[in-house]
Amino acid sequence: MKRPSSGGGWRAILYTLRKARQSGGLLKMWRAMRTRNACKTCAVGMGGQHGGMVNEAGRFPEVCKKSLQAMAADMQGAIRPEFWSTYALAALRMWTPRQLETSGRLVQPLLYERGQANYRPIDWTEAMERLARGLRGVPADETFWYFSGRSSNEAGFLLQLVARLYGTNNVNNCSYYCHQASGVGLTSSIGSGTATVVLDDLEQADMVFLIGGNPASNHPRLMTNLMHIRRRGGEVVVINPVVETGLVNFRIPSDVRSLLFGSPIASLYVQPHIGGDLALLTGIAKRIDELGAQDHEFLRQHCAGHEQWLEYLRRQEWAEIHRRSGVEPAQINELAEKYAAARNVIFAWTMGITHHAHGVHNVQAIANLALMRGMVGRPHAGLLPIRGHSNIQGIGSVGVTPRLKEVIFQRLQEQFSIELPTTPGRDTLECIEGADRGELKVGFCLGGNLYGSNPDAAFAEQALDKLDLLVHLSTTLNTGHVHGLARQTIILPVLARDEEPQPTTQESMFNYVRLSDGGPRRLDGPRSEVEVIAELAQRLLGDSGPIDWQSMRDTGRIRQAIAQVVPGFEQLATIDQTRQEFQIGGRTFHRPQFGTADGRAVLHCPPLPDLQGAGGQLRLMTVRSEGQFNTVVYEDDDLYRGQERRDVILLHPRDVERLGLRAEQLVTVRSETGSLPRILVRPFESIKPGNALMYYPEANVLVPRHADPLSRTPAFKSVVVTLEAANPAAV
Ligand SMILES: Nc1nc2c(c(=O)[nH]1)N[C@H]1C(S)=C(S)[C@@H](COP(=O)(O)OP(=O)(O)OC[C@H]3O[C@@H](n4cnc5c(=O)[nH]c(N)nc54)[C@H](O)[C@@H]3O)O[C@H]1N2
Ligand SMILES: Nc1nc2c(c(=O)[nH]1)N[C@H]1C(S)=C(S)[C@@H](COP(=O)(O)OP(=O)(O)OC[C@H]3O[C@@H](n4cnc5c(=O)[nH]c(N)nc54)[C@H](O)[C@@H]3O)O[C@H]1N2
Ligand SMILES: [Mo]
Repeated sequence: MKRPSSGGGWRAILYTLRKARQSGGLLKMWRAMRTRNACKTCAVGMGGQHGGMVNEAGRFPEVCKKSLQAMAADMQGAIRPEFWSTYALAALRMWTPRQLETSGRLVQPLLYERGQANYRPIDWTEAMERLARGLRGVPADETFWYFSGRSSNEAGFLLQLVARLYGTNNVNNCSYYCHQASGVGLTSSIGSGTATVVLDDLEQADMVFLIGGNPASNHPRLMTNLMHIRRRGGEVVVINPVVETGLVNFRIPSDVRSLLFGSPIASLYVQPHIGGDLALLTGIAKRIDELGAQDHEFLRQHCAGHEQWLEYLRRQEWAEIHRRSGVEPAQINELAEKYAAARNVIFAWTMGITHHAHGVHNVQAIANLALMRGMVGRPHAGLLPIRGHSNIQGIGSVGVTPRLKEVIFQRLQEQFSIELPTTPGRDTLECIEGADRGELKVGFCLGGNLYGSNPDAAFAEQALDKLDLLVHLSTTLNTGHVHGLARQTIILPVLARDEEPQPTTQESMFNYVRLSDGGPRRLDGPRSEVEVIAELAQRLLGDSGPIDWQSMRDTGRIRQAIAQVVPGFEQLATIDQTRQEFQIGGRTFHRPQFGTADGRAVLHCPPLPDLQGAGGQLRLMTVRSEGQFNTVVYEDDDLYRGQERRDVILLHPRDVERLGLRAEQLVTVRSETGSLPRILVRPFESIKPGNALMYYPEANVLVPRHADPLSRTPAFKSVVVTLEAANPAAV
């Protein structure tokens, strides 16, 4: 498949028209996209009260292929009742994520019981009774509660409260497989775990470091900001082992000049080895110190540990930095000189930074580099973790974490006159491991695909299989509904955000709270998440306790509760009247007064990790293609990397030759955890030699359960693999 020379452009527009046609016409799609609801895909934060396709700065139209994909998925027809008797589980297990997703919307509660061949539809009453009975039958700490990041603040807050009053802190969200390292790393450096900037800062910056992310595919609307920086004469420095087409040149569909001629994005593209960022970032800092370009005054006044840190930089040897990063000192010098010359710099990063056993250290190294030149604590400069799911940040803010923030814990107890459990809660990986050891019996999933997102897929399946009861609240079918089935598995169909009967709220990666109006239901059958959770609470915990669960069916009432207990969310109390979306207090640092105890930022001295893999081994990253959203695959081809199928491994041509392989050869890919047979070798000039690329979620069979000890995030981007030529007869 031929690779296009730029991202975005007419292809994106034609795609839009095609999707619209499939969903019942352009007008219908346009109307759906323009309702006042926060966009469903990534956390850049579009939509809300300004109307769909409008960004936080009020700019319109801001549309991307991904939001259309998500919308089209929700606009599908219902899965028909006979589907469940027609297709046995054995058959559905053979289906691809794409086939499952396009089966239609889930509209009936479904039950699978061990020994049966099929799911069968049941009514809501039976489903809720089974669920309440299953939960009542086990000690609370033998259950876990997993949340994805697409549900609302209201649903997230309510369900974590139910879980805790029921008696467990085994409450976690998909962040543990995503940006947890950013939260932990940032909190350790600046005392707050989210972005320090607002969207406007990005508009004003004159340099952006874009590290370990592919926003051309995964956060397309950020590309407009990057284009503007270049047009203003600013710098966009990309650090990525892969040269991603859309980060070199992108055609922004809503900008005529860009659409016709393309917009250069990266002004400097640096390719470290996978996992080489920490050494590279430390090298840039070392060079800044050598150039004397640090802000001495800022370091002295606002940073704890700066003397030790400078000593640590001076101790590092250039040869080691070069070896561990894979980047030549001359290029590190170029990076440092650009950084030294810039005035307002934003550091943005994604999964290439967090999906490592040293993810927190990576984030600390980014914060160090920014602090060194006083780039945190003033306007137009700062730190920006580019978040994943559209409300993943909100889910975390409102208390969906094993351990509640002390102030939330105290206020919840006081406001509601309740006593919350103090037992330690498990993170996501611990829940899977606990299930395998038989310590957990019941799982409850608010959206997402817990099976599909896990490392060591075979292990995850085996662990979930051991549960007595597993419940999913879902909109569409995914691999997690057909693999890893508990003795009793129940699927409850829920409404999407823009079909909710009442308003809900979401939080963007810029700490901006969006109000979504909801809208008319598209199909009979699914229920609102909040309604399902409140009913569960009534059945499980009764109405005689301190919380009137009936009243909690009203999302406005839940907003009142969040406003009372979550710091920075006070304005949620009046949002129903004012309809005023807002910036969460205490998170944007435009002054060098940080969230730490003494208001000073902290410089850490993380050890430089050795690179994984040597000799015949390769370092493998597992990533998203252009046509997927996490475990949901919309299209098999990955346009910008020129791949028309997903069962491939991308290697530098030099590695293909070095390993005695050839293009299109079938190999078995092996790691310490598993193997994948019949994978096609594809030479790929754009990847740094020594490294390899495969697609998630299929490659999860290969990903070990090694997690960053500080954030518990698995090293999804750093898997050591070897390739074995398949039997020539099979080729
Ligand atoms: N369309 C679409 N949008 C999405 C998603 C989606 O699946 N599809 N998912 C959403 C979610 S939940 C998330 S978390 C984000 C994910 O957004 P991204 O993080 O952009 O996605 P990935 O494909 O996991 O990783 C991407 C990049 O990391 C680079 N990389 C890999 N290893 C390293 C490394 O060691 N160092 C460096 N510097 N780079 C490395 C890869 O080359 C690749 O370009 O996107 C969100 N938005
Ligand atoms: N190897 C490898 N593994 C990874 C990653 C990687 O890069 N490599 N990335 C990791 C990352 S960053 C993440 S975030 C996780 C993703 O982990 P998850 O968030 O658990 O997975 P998703 O695939 O996003 O979940 C999709 C499902 O959510 C449901 N859904 C969609 N909309 C709604 C809604 O409005 N309400 C409800 N209740 N359900 C809804 C649909 O049924 C859909 O099938 O995977 C992680 N796993
Ligand atoms: Mo994510």
